[in-house]
Amino acid sequence: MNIRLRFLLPACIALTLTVAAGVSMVRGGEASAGLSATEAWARATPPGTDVGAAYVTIENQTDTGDRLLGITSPVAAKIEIHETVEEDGVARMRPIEDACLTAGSALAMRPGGTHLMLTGLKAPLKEGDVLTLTLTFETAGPLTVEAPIAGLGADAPPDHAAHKM
Ligand SMILES: [Cu+2]
Repeated sequence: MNIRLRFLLPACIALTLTVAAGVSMVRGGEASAGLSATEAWARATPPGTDVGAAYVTIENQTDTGDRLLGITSPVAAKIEIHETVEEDGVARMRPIEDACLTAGSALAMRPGGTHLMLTGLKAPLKEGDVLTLTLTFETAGPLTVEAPIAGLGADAPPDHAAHKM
């Protein structure tokens, strides 16, 4: 699928980006240059569903554009990037097929906005556990992040203290 995307899609289009005013909220000791994925977290899922959501903040502090080609996790059959758009007052999700990150840009995912949609979960996501996500970028290559799992319907990541170092 990644290969197909790469060849079908023309030039990088930045329309889908949420340029984050919230980048100052990014914590942690990431290098100031390069491409980083931080603040990853996921929501617990109730029994009886195999669909979940996760969030991550991606910053491209290089001087070239990059593109998120795909996301994988050992516990999900498929992961898509979704954006939330309002149509006639109703919030709907739709897949972002070309996740471009222009030089210097950031994409801050959050509930009600851009998110990662996990389908085909092999087991429910349990609060307190950690979800492993691998984000593959066209230029930067694969980046694996650990996403602590917050409670059902949580609006924010679990306490930072919950991170396993
Ligand atoms: Cu979604």
